[in-house]
Amino acid sequence: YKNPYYASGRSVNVHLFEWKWDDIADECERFLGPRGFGGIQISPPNENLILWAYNRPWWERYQPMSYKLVTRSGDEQQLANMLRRCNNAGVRIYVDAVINHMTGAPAENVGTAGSTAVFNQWYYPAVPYTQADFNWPPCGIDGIDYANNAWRVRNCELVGLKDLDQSIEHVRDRIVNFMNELIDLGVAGFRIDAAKHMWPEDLRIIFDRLHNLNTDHGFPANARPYIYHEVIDYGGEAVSRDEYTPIGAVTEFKVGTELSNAFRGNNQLRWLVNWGPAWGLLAHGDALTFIDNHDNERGHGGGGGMLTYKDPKLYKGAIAFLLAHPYGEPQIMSSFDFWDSEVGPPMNNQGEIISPSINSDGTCGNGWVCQHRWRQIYAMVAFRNVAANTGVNDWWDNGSNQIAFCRGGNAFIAINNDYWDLNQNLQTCLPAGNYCDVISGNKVGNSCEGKTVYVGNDGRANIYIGANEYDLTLAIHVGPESRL
Ligand code: AAO
Repeated sequence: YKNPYYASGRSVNVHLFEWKWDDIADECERFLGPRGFGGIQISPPNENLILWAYNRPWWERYQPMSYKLVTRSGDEQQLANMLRRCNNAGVRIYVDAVINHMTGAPAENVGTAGSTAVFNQWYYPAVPYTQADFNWPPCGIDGIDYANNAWRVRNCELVGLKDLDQSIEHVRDRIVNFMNELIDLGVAGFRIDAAKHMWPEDLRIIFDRLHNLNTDHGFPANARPYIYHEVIDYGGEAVSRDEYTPIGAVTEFKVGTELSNAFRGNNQLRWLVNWGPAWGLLAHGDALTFIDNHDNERGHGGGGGMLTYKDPKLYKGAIAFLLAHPYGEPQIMSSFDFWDSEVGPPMNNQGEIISPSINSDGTCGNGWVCQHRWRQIYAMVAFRNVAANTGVNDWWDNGSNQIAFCRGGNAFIAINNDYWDLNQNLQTCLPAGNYCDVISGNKVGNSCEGKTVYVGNDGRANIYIGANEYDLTLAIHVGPESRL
């Protein structure tokens, strides 16, 4: 369950938070495919409760009403069509699977596919689930439980969401059917929402019943879905991330905390020389890595202090390091602009999501941030693909916040987060020649919009990143986007 089965030569997963399926299909063909992205995490595709009482917040999608594939993002046909088009474009799809619970005790009672429920009887006829399918008697998780009571974390309700009992055969069966339907439609794997709140032994039984990936969509025979568990683990809790690594990958939240902290200037970048498990991080093959996610970019899930699109210079620097370094399986966030933590995606008066528009410079409009279309981010996706499976070599630092390293003989990056210029003759490990820095501008024809770097026969080059430049980073590589 730890192989994302990216198409060859690709890497990096982007969370297209709250995007519609038709827009995702377009984005696969016009941008993500051509730019070498590996995959997309999509918002939950199954029916959720409509919450007009909160003006349709983003989090209504974490309140399942049924497993019907109808949401604000589109219906089953649109989903199937998107899966076909994205897989054809070489881009894999990972589903955010909300299988821990059903809706809480809400203000309204109609789902996105028109289903209703009888909440005070724990009855969800559209699945169907009855009271016998839930942990009973109901109890609520208290903040203190996280520290010392794994049983309550897993058998009580998370923020009042009705807690399914995955040890019951009927529940397993409904969940397996839901996930298998998606696999058959062409998905490559799943983010397991709230995995901390389910027993790993129950999850294993569910996963072992999943189909192999659909070979009609270009997957090899006998390929198992990629599974990454959402487990927030900073240490010191009753439930540990290590309980889930035997059954898949795990979200490594420490990555965002540590890199945000370092790029904010609270820890010198030179210490990143041994970035990886030496920092208390999961083993490489177990870690889904990211700077921010949809919860902590807006202060949900106890998150805070993470760099987000609202601090663009430092955020782009941290993402450049995340993508340049071989550790982990990276994911980037692609957001809509928000001014409070509850507001949902751009929508019209009917509550329909408004599609992102694409500006002439390739950035997004209509309230969509589209970090994945920022040059400094998509350029690092190409960098990572070119770096491929090389390691880190020729590390250099100035004893402070200026660092540089090579990825084999394929790629070189330098970062300056000091208050003074970086101006050094450094080993780039690249063949002699001229290269465009892919951060300060694109290569256009045979010239660079940004900086040009001259690599000598000894592989060395003068590298300059002024302290007041627009970006912290300089990156060059042997791929066609950089090599002149
Ligand atoms: C909404 C309303 C609620 C209402 C509920 C039911 O906001 O007021 O009661 O509906 O009607 C999302 C939203 C929720 C929303 C929910 C349903 O974030 O606000 O509730 O949809 O619509 C825990 C879980 C983790 C979870 C996270 C939010 O372990 O799985 O809470 N994330 C996922 C999704 C998320 C979604 C759900 C799950 C539910 O990503 O979008 O919720 O499907 C500790 C624990 C963490 C725990 C946090 C938060 O960590 O380690 O496991 O996350 O607490 O309670 C500091 C903090 C510490 C915190 C730590 C790490 O140290 O002191 O508390 O940082 O962050």
